[in-house]
Amino acid sequence: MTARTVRCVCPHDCPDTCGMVVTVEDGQAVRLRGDPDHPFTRGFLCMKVTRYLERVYHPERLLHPLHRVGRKGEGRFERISWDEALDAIARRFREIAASAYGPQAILPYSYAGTMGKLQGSSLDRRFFHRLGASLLDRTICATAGSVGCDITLGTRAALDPEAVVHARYVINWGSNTRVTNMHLWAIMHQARKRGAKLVAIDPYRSITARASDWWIPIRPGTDAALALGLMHILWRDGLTDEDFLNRYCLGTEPLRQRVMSEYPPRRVAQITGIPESDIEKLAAEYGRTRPALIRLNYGLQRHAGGGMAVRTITCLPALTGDWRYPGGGAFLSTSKLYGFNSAALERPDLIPPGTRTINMVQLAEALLGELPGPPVLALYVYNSNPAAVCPDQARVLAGLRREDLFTVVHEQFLTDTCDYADIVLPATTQLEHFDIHGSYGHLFVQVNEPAIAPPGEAKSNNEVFRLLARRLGFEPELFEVSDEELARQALQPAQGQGADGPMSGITLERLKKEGPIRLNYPPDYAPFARGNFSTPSGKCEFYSETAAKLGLDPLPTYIPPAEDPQTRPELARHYPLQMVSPPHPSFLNSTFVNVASLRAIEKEPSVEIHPTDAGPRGIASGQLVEVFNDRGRFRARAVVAESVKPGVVVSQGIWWNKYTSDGVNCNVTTSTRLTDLGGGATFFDNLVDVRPVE
Ligand SMILES: Nc1nc2c(c(=O)[nH]1)N[C@H]1C(S)=C(S)[C@@H](COP(=O)(O)OP(=O)(O)OC[C@H]3O[C@@H](n4cnc5c(=O)[nH]c(N)nc54)[C@H](O)[C@@H]3O)O[C@H]1N2
Ligand SMILES: Nc1nc2c(c(=O)[nH]1)N[C@H]1C(S)=C(S)[C@@H](COP(=O)(O)OP(=O)(O)OC[C@H]3O[C@@H](n4cnc5c(=O)[nH]c(N)nc54)[C@H](O)[C@@H]3O)O[C@H]1N2
Ligand SMILES: [Mo]
Repeated sequence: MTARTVRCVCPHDCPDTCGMVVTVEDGQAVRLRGDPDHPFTRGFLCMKVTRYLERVYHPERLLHPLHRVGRKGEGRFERISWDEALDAIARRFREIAASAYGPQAILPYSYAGTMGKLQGSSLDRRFFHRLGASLLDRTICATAGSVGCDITLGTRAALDPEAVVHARYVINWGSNTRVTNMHLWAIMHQARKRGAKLVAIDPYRSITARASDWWIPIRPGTDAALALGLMHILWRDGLTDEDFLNRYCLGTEPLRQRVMSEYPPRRVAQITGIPESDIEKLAAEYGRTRPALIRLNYGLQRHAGGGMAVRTITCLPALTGDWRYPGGGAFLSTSKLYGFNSAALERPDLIPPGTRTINMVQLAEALLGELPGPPVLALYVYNSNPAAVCPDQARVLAGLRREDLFTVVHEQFLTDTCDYADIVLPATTQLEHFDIHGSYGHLFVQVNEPAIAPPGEAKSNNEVFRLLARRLGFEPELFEVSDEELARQALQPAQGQGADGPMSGITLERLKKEGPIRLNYPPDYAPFARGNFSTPSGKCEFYSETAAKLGLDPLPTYIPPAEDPQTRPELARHYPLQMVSPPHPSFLNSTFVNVASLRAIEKEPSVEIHPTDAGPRGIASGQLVEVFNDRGRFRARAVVAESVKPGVVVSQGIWWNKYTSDGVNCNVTTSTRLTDLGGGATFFDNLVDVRPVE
């Protein structure tokens, strides 16, 4: 028996991007564990990924190309060969490209099924750019906060997560860190042992809120108001770092005037639903404890004013001077600290001028012909499961059922989206292909070596795009490029990066030999300790021309949710409850729902409702209920508990429709409305009502 170990990387959409060590015996992966030598992974994996081998060797893995024999949505298929599948796709793409509508009638649809630089965003982009297909704006997750953060700081390259161990006050703000970023939680826990207090601001008593020293329930979508109220108290009580403000900030006086006149604690209490005394206490503790760290995450972004909320919260550490200290400040993502050469991989220069862009949140509108430009006649889905994860699901599914739509889905499993495909292609998992990885939660570069051979006829994303490019007669020099060559291209310094850039000296050879390599930043990196913000003015911009140019208030402000009982009383008369639908801890968005041992933990869709809301509706725990609004309805098991703020319900997702009793999930109620900045999704800006099922 020959046993060897292979260093792999967890591919999932999660900030932790763990190193994994896979033991392979006679071609079979027999053991998978967290890399003990990876400084951030530190040898442990989350519960989902410890089950990754169950996913890899799942009896329902797709092994062969399929074509549809039933009606769209039925999920009935027959096996075909790769040649037949690729010929059919190439034929249809050629026909559409040559038609009056042109290649823009073809839409690629992908997100972060794998975060790998190569299988996530390299030859796929090249292929669709060369084809002249519609561009996809990948907004479903992070763009609102990204743009918001950039307005204030000029970048998201703000913090070294390993330095968080130095923090003495930690606010998890709209962040379920213990679940969604558990290796940072481990560092927060170390900080706590050294005396740090952990606070969670969340309408839901999440696993993180339960494990914190203080849970502050907030009305969904009102976080900017809370931040402005904190500023009011910090200035009122002389808790600001005037030296930092004078040297390194722009627009201090107008901001101070605004918060002093418009955001007194009483008004903020009314907006946020947080008692005035708690707002005072939070401001006093935050104002008096250095260094303080705000981990702001995605929960608070998925609202109409989500971009402005992040823009506003990222101003706070400048008032307190927290940027001076390692581990202090506000942390959204580390992705901008990397310097991968994405342009070399994706070749945006190949995009025909004038090509339209479709926002992925508005897949319903795109498929139903409600957007400008040619109709979408072909959809090519990979690294995503839009039939489950997209908002306004009933309309997405109606679009996917269109008889004149040619849909290809490249997948590891027969997901809900596959059920609507004309052609299904089998995909490799992370153990079966090569890739390189950055991270959005730490500072290491890693290489993923294939550990085992693909099962059946599964092929990687890049392999399929090579084969399709060949069939369409595209330039071999663009597509006949191996994954290792692509990795070298990704590691070449991007334009504007000198020899001392964050990636310099990090080569493929070294990554293979040494394992994870940290970016070239000093330990305890604190980029704004002496100002040096990346904004146009070089200062932390309280006042922002960039925001003004985007049509927004140049100063931080509060933008209420689009569906809010306070500002939309007429809508709230019908649908009075604000519904938040974050993923179940045992799932990764809709990934892992088909792993039986994990599904067994979450059992079935549920909805948590406060006793004061359940009582008048005649709802008891354990009862089957229906959650509904004008967009749709889904069934769930009621959990009556004080785990939610009154007026809020929580239904954790993201279930596969085919594993629910009524064939739909929570996204039948969510809307395709976009955020104020970045065109992001507003999943948690959603008024519903709940009633018992007769
Ligand atoms: N186990 C697991 N880990 C994951 C994922 C997963 O599906 N499962 N998904 C990954 C992905 S793609 C992402 S984007 C990240 C997301 O990471 P997080 O942002 O941490 O995750 P969410 O659970 O979406 O939202 C966090 C919290 O925000 C709260 N929230 C909702 N609305 C508001 C609001 O208006 N204000 C405030 N203050 N809080 C609010 C929710 O109740 C929730 O508890 O996690 C990644 N990690
Ligand atoms: N209601 C509600 N909806 C949400 C959210 C929410 O919190 N609430 N969260 C939103 C967020 S934050 C996100 S990021 C999106 C996530 O939405 P998606 O990016 O669609 O995420 P997943 O559901 O994980 O689906 C990824 C799919 O990619 C496949 N895959 C994995 N690796 C590969 C590969 O190498 N090749 C190919 N071809 N396929 C592969 C997996 O099998 C899986 O089916 O969902 C959003 N939707
Ligand atoms: Mo996400």
